Parts: sequence; structure tokens; C-alpha cells
Amino acid sequence: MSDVVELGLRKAIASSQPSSLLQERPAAAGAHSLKGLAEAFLRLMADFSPDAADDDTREFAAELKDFRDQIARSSQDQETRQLTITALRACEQFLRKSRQFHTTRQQELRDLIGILRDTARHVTGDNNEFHAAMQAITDRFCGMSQIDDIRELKRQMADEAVTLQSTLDSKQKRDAEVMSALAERVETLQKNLIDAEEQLSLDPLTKIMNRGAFDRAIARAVKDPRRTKAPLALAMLDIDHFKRINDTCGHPIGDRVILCVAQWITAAVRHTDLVARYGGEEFVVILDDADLPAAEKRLTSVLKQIAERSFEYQADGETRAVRFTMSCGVAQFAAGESAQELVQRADQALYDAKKHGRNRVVARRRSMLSGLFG
Ligand code: GH3
Ligand code: MG
Ligand code: MG
Repeated sequence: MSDVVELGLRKAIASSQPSSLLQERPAAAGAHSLKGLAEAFLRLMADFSPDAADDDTREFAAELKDFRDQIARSSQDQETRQLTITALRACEQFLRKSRQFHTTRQQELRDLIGILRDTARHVTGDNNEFHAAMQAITDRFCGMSQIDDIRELKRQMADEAVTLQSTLDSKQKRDAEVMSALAERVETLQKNLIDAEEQLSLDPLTKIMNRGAFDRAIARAVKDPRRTKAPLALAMLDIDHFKRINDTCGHPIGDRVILCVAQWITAAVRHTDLVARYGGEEFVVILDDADLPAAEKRLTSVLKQIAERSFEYQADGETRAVRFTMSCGVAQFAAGESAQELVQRADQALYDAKKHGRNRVVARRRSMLSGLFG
């Protein structure tokens, strides 16, 4: 509407314009209509900037009022023209400033919407409703020019910000719950894994290390960097004539004898020595920091203790006792040999112990030949 009035006003000024502004002429009909039109326009301009929200607008409203008063008071058409032109310039300047202000404000708000939308997209991937609402506001905003619309937009944005905040809060809460459930699950799985690994390494009957765990332990022990300084010995033990125990007492008692032997050996060696069931009624002991004589001495003592003990059990309402002996072969790790060679040598020593009458420890040294060609 202001454009139409502005155009009319400009035409009126043009039609009443003298050839020279300095030339004084009596008031004509054109000048009277210009006065009325100028007043109408300035009133309209005052209505156009209704609420004096900022200093500039307030100042402009006061300026308009001043112009209107001056134009109303003017008696000379030259003066009216001059005042009207000055007022028109002031209006143009205000409109330009106002347009500039709105453009800047539009851009800032659009940026703000963009930021909000990006934030929402990053933080809440599944919040389609929010994106749609923001898109609708953005579209509406592009067609806006009135200050009230912008105020409404601000209000909507504030509402959306509250919605976004609560969406973020509940998402964070959900994430925290998921994280804590996951942490709990991981902890349980880790415990299960440790349990499973432990079960995998244990012999089910005796609950000491099984053959697999022994193989890994001996492989680790021979590769230990301390090996160059500390000696390492391996003992292999076997129950003598175990078959007879099974035959006489039955297989279940044989099982209990095996379990009992595992406990006796474990109790008789150092806590740093590693005891494992190699298979059947055979056991192995890894003696860290023990050379061949030391290992031989320690195992002789173990065998002596076992030979002196007896395994007791109940059968047919009476207590029965089983006595038995064990044979043992020992070998010391030699630099450069493999774990397999060490085990083989201890096994050969055990075979020798059996061959030479059982219930004894036989130590087997590495032959010069294996040292040279091994
Ligand atoms: P040696 O003095 O030569 O070692 O004679 P041995 O009778 O102890 O040896 P042999 O190899 O002839 O017999 C071992 C027996 O051990 C045979 C097998 O049935 C028994 N055995 C192996 N594992 C188990 C087990 O887990 N439980 C029971 N009860 N017996 C087993
Ligand atoms: Mg045996
Ligand atoms: Mg055997």
C-alpha cells in the first residue's frame, strides 16, 4: 500500500513542481492537493511503523509528527513542496534502513533455523517430526515481511527449542540406559570368557591344569627371557601298576586315586611349581628355577611321601586302603632346544625309571650328540 501512496505522492510533487524551486508562486490547486496527499501519506507511514520497538522507529515517528505539523502549518506552496520532499526523503531513508534491518534479521534467523536443524539431525537421527516442523517454519518464513510474523516465528522457534531440548534429554537418558546395559553385558561376557578359558585349561577330574594348558605353559616357559639366567626342569610322573588298582578296586576308585594323587603332588611341591595332568595316570611338574639335581631331589621326596601314604575308601561297610608307588623321569631344559624335546627327554627318563624297577626318579641329561646336531 505504501508503494501506491508513494507513487501518487511523487506524481503530485512532479505536477506541482515549478521550473525553478526558488521561483515563488501563489498557492495553486495542485499545491493544495499535494498538502492533503502529503498529510495522508505521513499518517500512513506513522501507521506502517506502529509500535516503537526501537530507538530508530521512535525517532522516526517523532520526525513524522513534526513534518505533519509543519506541513499543516505551511502557507506557501514552495514551503509545502520543500517540506514534502524532505519528509519523503526521510521516509525513503527509514524504509531503506528498515528493509536492511529485516533482511539481516531474516538471514540471522534462517541461519539459526539451519543450526537447529543440523543439531537435531546429528543428535536425533530418528526425529523426523522435528525436521518437518522446522522445514514448514522455514518455508513460511521466506514469505514473511511483517514484524508480527517474525515475532510469531520467534515464538515457534522457542517452542521447538523446548521440544528439541526434551528430545535430547530423553535421548541422552535412553543412551545412558543402553550404555549401562551394554557395560553390564560386556562385564558378564568377560567373566564368562575367563570362566570358559579356565574350564578349558582345567582337567575335569582333578581340577588341575590339563594337557593343553601344560603344552602352552611349557612353550611359554622355554621362551621366557629369564631362561638364560634361571634353570628350568621338567618332571614326568606315572602311577605304578595302576591297572591293578582299577582291576581290584574298580574304575570309580581308580578315578578317586588319580584325584588324590593330583592333590598329594600339588601339596608336596613348591607353590611356584606348575602341576598338570598329562593324561591317564600320568602327571607333569614344571619346576621353574630348578636345575637337574634340585629337581631330582625334590621329586625323590615327593615319591617317598606318596609311597608312605595310603588311599582309604569305604566298601561293603568297611574301610579299605590302597597303597601304591609312582615312577618319575626328570630333565633340565638346555639352551636352544624346543619344549617338545624337553618333554621327550623327561618321558624317556620316566621309561627308564619304569624299566629299572619303578618307585624311583631317573634324571636324563641331554646327549652331546643332540647338543651338536639338535
Ligand atoms: P605301569 O606301572 O607300567 O605304568 O603300569 P600301569 O598299569 O600303570 O600302566 P598301563 O598303561 O598298563 O595302565 C594304565 C591304566 O590306567 C589303563 C587305563 O584304563 C587306566 N586309566 C587311564 N585313565 C584313567 C582314568 O581316568 N581313570 C581310571 N580309573 N583309569 C584310567
Ligand atoms: Mg602307570
Ligand atoms: Mg601311564
